[in-house]
Amino acid sequence: MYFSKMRIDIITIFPDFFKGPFSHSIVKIAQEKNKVEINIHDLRSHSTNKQKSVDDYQFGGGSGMVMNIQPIDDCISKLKSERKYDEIIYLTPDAPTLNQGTSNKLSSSKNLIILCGHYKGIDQRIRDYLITMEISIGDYVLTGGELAAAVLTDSIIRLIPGVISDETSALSDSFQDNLLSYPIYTRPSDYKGWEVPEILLSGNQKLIEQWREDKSLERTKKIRPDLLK
Ligand code: 6GU
Repeated sequence: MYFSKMRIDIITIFPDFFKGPFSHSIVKIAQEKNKVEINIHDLRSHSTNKQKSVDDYQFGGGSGMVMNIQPIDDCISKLKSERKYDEIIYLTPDAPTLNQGTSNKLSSSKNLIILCGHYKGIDQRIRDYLITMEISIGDYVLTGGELAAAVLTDSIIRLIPGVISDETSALSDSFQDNLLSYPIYTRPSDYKGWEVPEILLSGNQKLIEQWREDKSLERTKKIRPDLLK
């Protein structure tokens, strides 16, 4: 099967933020293998006013600044004029929560835009007229969308075919089948009397598979019963 390179455009007011998360491990390797190209866009450079500001006070009053339409519209419009995008994603806590199914779907995209929000949020009209998908990464509040963008991007990139060389490795991850992973062990088999379950040393692959299935189910029931519904 042939897969062309995925392109991800991230729009942010903190472009340097991503230097760390995108230059290690699988995300780094995926870029080196030409499986993905990540482009970071500094929102401030798209602001047309003298101060290069990107936010303003809220109509109707209330605390917290709101990100302006103009720089975001200009940045997104420029990108859209260059290629067709599968989704234009806005990261915000008031959105459906990210799960493995969403990451799976997004991993077959050709081009994605990810917009990182800040301050109180963005002008609603951006969401109404420009954004095609909204994602939260969980029920807690982050200072900005950048950390969420790094999380989303990582979860997508590791699913692009050919990125993880041992393809079964991504498939056996927790959540891939709505089950948590089973416990894993490596040498030594006995560390200060902390022993590895004997069955894993038995060499009986069939029994080992059964044990792993049982443990996955047991862990899921105990820790995340909501996944079994
Ligand atoms: Cl996507 N953004 C922010 N600021 N906070 C969050 C989030 C996103 N997801 C969970 N909390």
